[in-house]
Amino acid sequence: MSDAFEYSSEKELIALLEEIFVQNGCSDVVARQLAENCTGAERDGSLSHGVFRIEGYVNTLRSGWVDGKAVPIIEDKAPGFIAVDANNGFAQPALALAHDAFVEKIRSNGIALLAIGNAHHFSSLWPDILPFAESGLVALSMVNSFACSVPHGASTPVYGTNPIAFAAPVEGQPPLVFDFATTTMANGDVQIAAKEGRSLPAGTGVDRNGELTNNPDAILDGGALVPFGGHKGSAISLMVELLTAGLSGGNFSFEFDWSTHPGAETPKTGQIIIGIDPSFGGLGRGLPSRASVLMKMLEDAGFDARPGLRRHRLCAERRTHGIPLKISQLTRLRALASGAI
Ligand code: NDP
Ligand code: PYC
Repeated sequence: MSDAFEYSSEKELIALLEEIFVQNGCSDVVARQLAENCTGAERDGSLSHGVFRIEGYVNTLRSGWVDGKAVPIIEDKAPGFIAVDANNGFAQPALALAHDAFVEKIRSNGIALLAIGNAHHFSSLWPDILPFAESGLVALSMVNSFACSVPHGASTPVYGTNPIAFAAPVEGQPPLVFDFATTTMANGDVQIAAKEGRSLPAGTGVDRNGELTNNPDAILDGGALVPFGGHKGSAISLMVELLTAGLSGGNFSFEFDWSTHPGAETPKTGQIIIGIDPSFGGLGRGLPSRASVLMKMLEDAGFDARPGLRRHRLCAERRTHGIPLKISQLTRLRALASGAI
């Protein structure tokens, strides 16, 4: 019975999650933004940052580590640079508040940077940048997290799982979007594997003694992930640390101490988004039309997994047929929303 599925509409799931966030101390506006974000991740199959994360959000809010009512402060730094202090709140409301001013800068300069510091990012990055590509802009985003990845050849975790996401418009097609951790796997997927008793691919991480392991419990219990691609992914992860913390004023992944807030799970770090208006370039052959030429070439070459399409198709299907959730999961969400637990 507990493994059976029930289908929720996007609207129902957003309403349920919104109530959970409100019950746990978020303002109405923050609750709505987080609920939409988390529902989008679940709907589009980004399960490491879908409803599985609700327990983590709730535990963190209850621990007092994050401020669910924070009001971000925006600072216009330069013609192409906006900084936002999220005020110990979540990164998504900070982005929402700065969105219009940021787009204005991208469109007037051709390029602009948004840096969000003093912020908690606990979700996928693609929902942050997809809207830019949908309105014809190119966007690149990065966020650092918490020290759970050992740099290539090192023995102590320093980097976070540090994802990078990229979105670009493609003429006549959904945007090209990719978004992934710079570790072999997102920490969220390691947690899901541990819950389900599954082992991981060889080389995913190390145990507390620095020995390679495919055991998720060993990675989570004093061990760490490793960067993807050896020294190459390790350097990219380093770049994410430096650009996010260095430009936003936020913490490096190793810098914050959440031990005073038992239950806290949201990293308190920084995020950047670089936005580009491609209509400034291209010598008459704009990026969206060039992107469609490249996508056609990839298709002809037999590449059938161009990033962004799987998620786009799943989104369309689930908007029609609903989002499947385990009944045990829904029961738990409903209890959290009612304030019973
Ligand atoms: P995955 O390894 O699952 O990779 C996902 C990306 O790769 C998507 O863009 C996906 O496109 C594309 N993709 C997947 N499979 C293929 C394939 N076979 N061929 C080509 N492209 C493919 O991502 P991760 O597990 O590393 O990360 C999952 C999520 O976790 C991300 O959304 C990330 O932002 C988030 N995260 C958040 C962190 C935070 O601190 N907030 C930290 C770490 C991760 P498509 O969508 O079309 O399937
Ligand atoms: O899944 O690696 C992860 C992660 C870290 C912070 C939020 N998500």
